Amino acid sequence: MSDRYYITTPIYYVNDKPHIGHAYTTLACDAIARFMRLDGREVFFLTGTDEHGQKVEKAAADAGMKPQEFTDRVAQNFRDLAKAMNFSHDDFIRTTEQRHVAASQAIWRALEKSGDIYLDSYGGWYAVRDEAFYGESELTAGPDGKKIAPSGAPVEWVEEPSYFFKLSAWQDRLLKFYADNPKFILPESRRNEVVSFVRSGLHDLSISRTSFKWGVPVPSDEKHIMYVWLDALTNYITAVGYPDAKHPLWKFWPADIHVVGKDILRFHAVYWPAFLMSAGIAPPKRVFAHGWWTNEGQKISKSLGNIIDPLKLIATYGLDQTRYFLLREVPFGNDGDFSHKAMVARINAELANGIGNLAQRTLSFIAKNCAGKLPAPGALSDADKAMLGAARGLLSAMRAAMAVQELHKALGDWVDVVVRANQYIDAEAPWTLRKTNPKRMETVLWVLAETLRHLGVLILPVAPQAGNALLDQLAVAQADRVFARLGEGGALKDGTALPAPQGIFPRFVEAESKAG
Ligand code: ME8
Repeated sequence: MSDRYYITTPIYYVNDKPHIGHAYTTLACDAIARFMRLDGREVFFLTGTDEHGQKVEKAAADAGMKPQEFTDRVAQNFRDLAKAMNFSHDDFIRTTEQRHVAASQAIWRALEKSGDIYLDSYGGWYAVRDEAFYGESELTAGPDGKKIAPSGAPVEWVEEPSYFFKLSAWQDRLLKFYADNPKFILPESRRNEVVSFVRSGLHDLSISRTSFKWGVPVPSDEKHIMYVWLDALTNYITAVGYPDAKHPLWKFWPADIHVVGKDILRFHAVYWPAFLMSAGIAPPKRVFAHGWWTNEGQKISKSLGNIIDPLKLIATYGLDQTRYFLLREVPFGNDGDFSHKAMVARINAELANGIGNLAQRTLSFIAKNCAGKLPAPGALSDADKAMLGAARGLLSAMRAAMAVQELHKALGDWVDVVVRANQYIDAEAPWTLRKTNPKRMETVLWVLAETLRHLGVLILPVAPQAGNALLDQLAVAQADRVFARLGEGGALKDGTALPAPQGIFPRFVEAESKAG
């Protein structure tokens, strides 16, 4: 296992304010990045904004602004969101930066050198909303009888001189690449879709336009602007120093994973590895496509007016609660529905009644009955050993799940230990032992505290504030809040004074009942 880990989000179009979908992808990456850091890896986590192309040019014109001014403003919304969501990215790339223009022109030259670029003219359908070309056979009639793309985006007929990339020549090499790297595309069902798409035959790809200006000029022919997807995908290598092979960050390439929504899988799993192989650069190790969020059963769209603002979610439910819900509710890779009811159910059952209650019962009992100091364990019973075994076994289960991006499964394993610990405290009943067998009570409390230490450290990737608040209450030193300290080696020391306990996850109470 390499000790480096490079993870990326898509770079988001700066045509509009960020919504829950954008927050979701970056959140998943943030949880994975934090997990890998806590597991001792050297992580590089990249996010950013996609600022060129017709879609952004049009949004700027609609706002009555110059593209650069407009993108400066909207890119700031994405940075603000990242701060509010407590994302831990190492770099935030904007495709209008000089380093990126240089890298995009460098990859163009590399493709040209390999003989994969030729000049011709393009006549076909283009959807500005998707920044994508579509074949006639992919189109259907929209509600007003006009042609629409499979995504629902309107299309327009485009006819102009264009440079092409010889994608058709890469079909067999791509199929071989997928066969040799069976986990390159996850989840499995998505991989099958991509493989059958490539098997059905690839057309050469138009990679330049002459009908608008907002983009990276083709280096050898400045009348042409590079296709925004070739420019955008290149961000993943720009950030690690391309084309400078001596750049200190180049050691991170190839990326371990690009996390994307299912809408843009084809660009990442077909075009991108073909561009890279043609340019003589290793393809990334994995592309993971997650599913689509709906709002109370409805597609999220501006025209329906049901966009979910992540900042509002944080204000209503709390930051770590929102982070936890989004990653726990839906198997990563599947589509999911956001509903207030589901959010409240998760917060109350698993956070408030689950870990919150467990921590509160254990810590306030220690505060009252052990003079606020960690008690010493005596001989361990089978039940104690089983409890500790479950807590200490959690890291390897979560690691296995995270290695294939089963974030929901990692959280499910974590919740299982919470449930088990609540059963353990009920069965061992320290409140009874206090009178009948105080030494045994101390052992039970120590086992619970040690279990809480594991639960606190292992929830840090998803709920960093709450996890740290729990570890503060167990007096775990900052340096010990890493996976290497889990297990027996980093066990809590008896006699350590603990601060006064404080609730970590309050119950969510509906506004009406609060008032009543
Ligand atoms: O496609 N549910 O940018 P974009 C889940 N610039 N995820 C969602 C979502 C939803 N309802 N809506 C959006 C682009 N997303 C290009 C990418 S990468 C080199 C260039 C997320 O602003 C999801 O990750 O349209 C999706 O892939 C991404 O936002 C699209 O963002």
